[in-house]
Amino acid sequence: MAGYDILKEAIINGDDKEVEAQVRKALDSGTAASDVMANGLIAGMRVVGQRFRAGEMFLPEVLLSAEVMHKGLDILNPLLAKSGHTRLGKVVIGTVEGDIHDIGKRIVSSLLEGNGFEVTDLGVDVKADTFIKAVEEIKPDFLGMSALLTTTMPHMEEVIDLLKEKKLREKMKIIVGGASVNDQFAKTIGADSYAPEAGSAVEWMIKSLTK
Ligand code: B1M
Repeated sequence: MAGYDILKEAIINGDDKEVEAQVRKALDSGTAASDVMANGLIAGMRVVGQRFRAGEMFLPEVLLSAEVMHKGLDILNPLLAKSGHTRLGKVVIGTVEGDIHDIGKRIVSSLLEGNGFEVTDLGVDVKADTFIKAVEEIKPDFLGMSALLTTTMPHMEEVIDLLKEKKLREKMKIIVGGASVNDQFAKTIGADSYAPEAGSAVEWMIKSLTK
């Protein structure tokens, strides 16, 4: 198999040992951590998403793929963080209440760290109050929220409404993302931006800093 095929196959098969071995092999051969993440881990997980949608993979298998993807990310994260030269800005990020999907959000966090942002990742199933508390304490330049379920998307609006109530809304830019979210929804709830994938989220944040 060529290029990242073995790594992608290992993600799809939930083979943690092979994922770790392939990630280390790619790094040892001088490949950038961001490249391994985009073309190995994310690419493999994209196939998992497609197969799940097509009914060719089932939940336990998907969960296993997600776990081994995290093992790969754990190896890459410190390197991605190191490759950022300066701290560009502060970001608070989390997956909203009721939602435990975190693969995409972790990718966004890793890319942000890799690009020099200081990221506080609140994790998954984050209640509105927890977002507010973090904003009050950290005073971030950006707040990022992720949701993958149509049932959890409304919690994004709840957070924004609470920020408005506390007169905190204008103190940061807000970006939302996740498979169920779109541009129209972001506008409706009063977010500043929506990103369909991690790269464009980071790009938008960097551009926003220079405006
Ligand atoms: Co879930 N799940 N899941 N799931 N799951 C989806 C989202 C679903 C679309 C599958 C389907 O039915 N086709 C569907 C949602 C339907 C809907 O509401 N419209 C669904 C469902 C229904 C469920 C359960 C309810 C299933 C059940 O139990 N019956 C349940 C809910 C649990 C809960 O949250 N309360 C559930 C559970 C799970 C697992 C635990 C098994 C697992 C999650 C494991 C984990 O995250 N640790 C899982 C997975 C893996 C998926 C799919 C297959 C893959 C998601 C993923 O990781 N994609 C997903 C199907 C799909 O999306 N095609 C599905 C790869 C990831 C890299 O992409 O997360 O989209 P994504 O992130 C991208 C962009 O969206 C963007 O950048 C990322 C990288 O480019 N992005 C942002 C994400 N967040 C961003 C934030 C930003 C900016 C960009 O700014 C802040």
